[in-house]
Amino acid sequence: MVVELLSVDDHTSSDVKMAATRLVAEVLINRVPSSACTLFPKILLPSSCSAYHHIHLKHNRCVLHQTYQVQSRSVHFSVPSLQNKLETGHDAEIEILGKQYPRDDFTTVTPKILSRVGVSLQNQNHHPICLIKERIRDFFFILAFLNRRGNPLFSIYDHLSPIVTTAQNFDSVLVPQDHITRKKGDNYYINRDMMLRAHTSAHQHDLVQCGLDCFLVAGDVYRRDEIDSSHYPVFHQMEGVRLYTKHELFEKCKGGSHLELFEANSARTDLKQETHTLEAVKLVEHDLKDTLIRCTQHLFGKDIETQWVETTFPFTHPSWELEIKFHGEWLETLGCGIMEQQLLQSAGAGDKIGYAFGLGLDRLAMLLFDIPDIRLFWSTDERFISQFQVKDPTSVKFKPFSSYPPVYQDIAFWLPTDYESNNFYDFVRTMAGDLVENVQLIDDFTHPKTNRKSHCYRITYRSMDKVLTLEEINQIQDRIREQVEGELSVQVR
Ligand code: FA5
Ligand code: MG
Repeated sequence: MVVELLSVDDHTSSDVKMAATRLVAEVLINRVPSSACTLFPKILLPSSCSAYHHIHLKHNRCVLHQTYQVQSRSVHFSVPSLQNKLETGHDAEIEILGKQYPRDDFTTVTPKILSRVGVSLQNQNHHPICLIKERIRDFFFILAFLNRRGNPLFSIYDHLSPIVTTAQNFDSVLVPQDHITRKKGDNYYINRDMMLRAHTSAHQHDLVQCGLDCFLVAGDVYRRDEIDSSHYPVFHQMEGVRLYTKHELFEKCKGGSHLELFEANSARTDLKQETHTLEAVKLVEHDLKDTLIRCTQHLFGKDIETQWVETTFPFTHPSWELEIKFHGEWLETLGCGIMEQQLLQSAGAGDKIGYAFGLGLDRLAMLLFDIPDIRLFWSTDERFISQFQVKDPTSVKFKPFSSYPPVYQDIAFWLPTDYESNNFYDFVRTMAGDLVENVQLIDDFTHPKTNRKSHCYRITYRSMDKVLTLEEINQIQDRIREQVEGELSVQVR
């Protein structure tokens, strides 16, 4: 193995020294047993090296002088990527599903999140996310929408890559440039052009452009969000789109041959878009709501209580959310609406009218199977998986394996000016993984004299399969305390 070694001189800034040390540690510890490494003035050196030359970091620039024969395999890193890593603490490129993507100032994906990409719970047999997808798919395939020959009208796409362009995720569905949903703090950007999709609506435009007018898309979606029992940075959605020609929409109406989808010189109101006729919109709205209510009853039974709430999306108007009553509380399960005509126009289907919806699969599965915590979907514990490996999983109710006690830890720090809580949530997830059940902001304080802001968070640790020892949690909490300052530019109090 060829290992390139670094040394630093006394004029090097401490940040660069730190980055260099971390870099060398990573390169070497991955490949050389850590017992063979010692911290050499301030830097790493494998004791098995037969000879070495220094590589100086002069004026904070990296100059490589020599490579080392340690063993036979060859490992190289290029100077530009090394330089980038020294400056930012990261590689210049990110590998996702075997492909390289350049990093830039917009990158927010973390290794923890990337480890979820490609898992595709929606396609894992007997997994509750897959089971709920299948039940909804069956509703659309079998119960609701057979065409005259008995074939399903809808087709389903559940293998589309979650790696999309920002144009697909936002521009293609008319999300304005300054819309809050584009915020760096709310999304997992790979770089300025690519991201992990934040909703399955990212595929609407492409599929309509392919000529499809009745389809479902199921997939994993990624959002930087708070941490609690119903929020996880990866969840699953099922998108549905149905387009109608004038004939399809009006064929069942008496005198329908006189009705039109579009009208000129009309205004946008709360009820409709400017291009649509009110009669066309009302028919599509009726079909949309009727379909989604029947789907909900197919999942939860006829007695389920539901309510429609008006809302807005950039890609539909008018728009609604469907809430269902569960354990006495209203829970939002989907968003939907009449597709913006401009979207259809730009996808080459401007002569049709359509509806679209996006269902939250995790929430529906939690309700259907009585799953109390969204983290459980990622559990590989037999006691979870095996409960769904039955012949007829439709009536499975999850039986919690005993609940282990939580451990609470608080941390408070002063904030830099560009601070966002989502950065801290992500950082905690990276450091402690799925042992974190909840992170709650418990104190938001502004110093009366200095105007400096400080946050205090309570982290709840709980394992789903064992009792956590205080020692184990203290170790994690110590690492969080040690590294949070460097990672987020905060100052621990
Ligand atoms: C959307 O994502 C829209 N793309 C939905 C849509 C599609 C509207 C087509 C109109 C036409 P929203 O962000 O509300 O909307 O998410 C849709 C559903 O996903 C929610 O109703 C909820 O059930 C689920 N969901 C949203 N955020 C989370 C989360 N953090 N954890 C679990 N489920 C979530
Ligand atoms: Mg919503």
